Amino acid sequence: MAIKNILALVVLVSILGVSVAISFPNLDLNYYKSKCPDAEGIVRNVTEKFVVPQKSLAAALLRMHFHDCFVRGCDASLLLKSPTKNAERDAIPNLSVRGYEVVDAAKAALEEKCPGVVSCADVLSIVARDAVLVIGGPWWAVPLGRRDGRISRKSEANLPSPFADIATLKKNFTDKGLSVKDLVVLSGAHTIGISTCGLVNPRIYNFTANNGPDPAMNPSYVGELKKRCKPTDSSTTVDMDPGSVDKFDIDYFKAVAQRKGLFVSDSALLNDRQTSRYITTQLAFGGIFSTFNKDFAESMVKLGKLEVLTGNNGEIRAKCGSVN
Ligand code: HEM
Ligand SMILES: *[C@@H]1O[C@H](CO)[C@@H](O)[C@H](O)[C@H]1NC(C)=O
Ligand SMILES: *[C@@H]1O[C@H](CO)[C@@H](O)[C@H](O)[C@H]1NC(C)=O
Ligand SMILES: *[C@@H]1O[C@H](CO)[C@@H](O)[C@H](O)[C@H]1NC(C)=O
Ligand SMILES: CC(=O)N[C@H]1CO[C@H](CO)[C@@H](O)[C@@H]1O
Repeated sequence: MAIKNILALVVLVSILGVSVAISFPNLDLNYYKSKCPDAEGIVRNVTEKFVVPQKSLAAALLRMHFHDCFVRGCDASLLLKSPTKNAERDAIPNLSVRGYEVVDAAKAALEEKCPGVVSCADVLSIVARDAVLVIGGPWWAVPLGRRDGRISRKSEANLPSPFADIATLKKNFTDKGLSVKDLVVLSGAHTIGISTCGLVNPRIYNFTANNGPDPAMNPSYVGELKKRCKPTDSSTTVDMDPGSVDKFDIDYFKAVAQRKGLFVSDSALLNDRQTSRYITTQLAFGGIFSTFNKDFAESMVKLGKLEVLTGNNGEIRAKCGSVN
């Protein structure tokens, strides 16, 4: 082939390549296959090292991914530190976010093997998946190729409220392109983890005009919560799925069905036909036909694709806490 033809071919291929990249900014399961083949193994090893001895970190890491993706997309904006405490991680819903050290350690291990290649946004997405696996949850293939954002603003850290009703929650999820099914499935993440009493107390001490608890709550559960959460104590923690807080299972749906959902937003899942039917279906026949693990995997992949930066957008951070 003449040099001219080869050049023409190169130009054509690169034009096609660019237009494909522009019109389909898709993530790719094999994104690091040639650039950093061990990427996922490296992240898994680090995640296991942290989560196996400290199971409660799994919940923290899963929640971290959710919070990152819901604000400015899955671009690791949550991980950026601000000297003036004005970044997402400084916002109230993030005060109880834990586990930054796991992501930092995984990123450091990657930088040693393949510097400047794997984004913090991808690291967080893989870490969340692996953390769920460690505590007996499902595994899913994580599409990769996200790039890291350069902006993180406290004022933008608007997350669904634990006091939200079902209409609000549905709107919050569908506004992001997630479905009502994703809402109930992903709420199932509350099968693991803890909450601080500060978010629980208004519901058990101060919900009605005459200082009664939320009537949607099981009275015996209110009693149990009151033993642990004293009215002026906002920092003590309670398990969201009592009895199996470190186990990824369908017990959260059991709790919600028994009106023992911890937050208004958990109980609210009983107030919609589609979400309540999902819960009933998962629990039928003792849960032996439950599709929760498979559904969760699918919804996590969707969550992980929210407003991602690809192509030439964003950057690959050297350190997850700061822009390059
Ligand atoms: C549907 C709307 C949601 C609301 C209103 C909500 C609200 C909350 C709140 C208030 C807490 C306790 C935080 C604290 O004590 O400061 C919490 C914890 C948690 N959330 Fe959600 N959440 C929602 C959806 C999700 C989703 C989609 C996921 C993940 C897929 C998730 C995963 C978690 C986990 C794992 C914890 C426990 C964290 C830990 O133990 O450190 N949540 N959530
Ligand atoms: C992960 O850890 C195992 C066991 O220590 C080791 O054999 C393997 O090489 C590690 N994988 C990577 C990709 O570092
Ligand atoms: C959820 O929806 C309510 C009602 O429209 C809105 O006020 C709130 O900002 C939304 N929150 C998120 C995280 O989108
Ligand atoms: C209930 O709410 C009112 C008004 O917001 C507040 O003054 C009061 O201290 C609260 N009581 C409890 C027990 O939290
Ligand atoms: C884990 C983390 O970075 N938490 C921060 C959340 O925001 C508060 C208030 O700015 C900080 O003090 C915490 O360090």
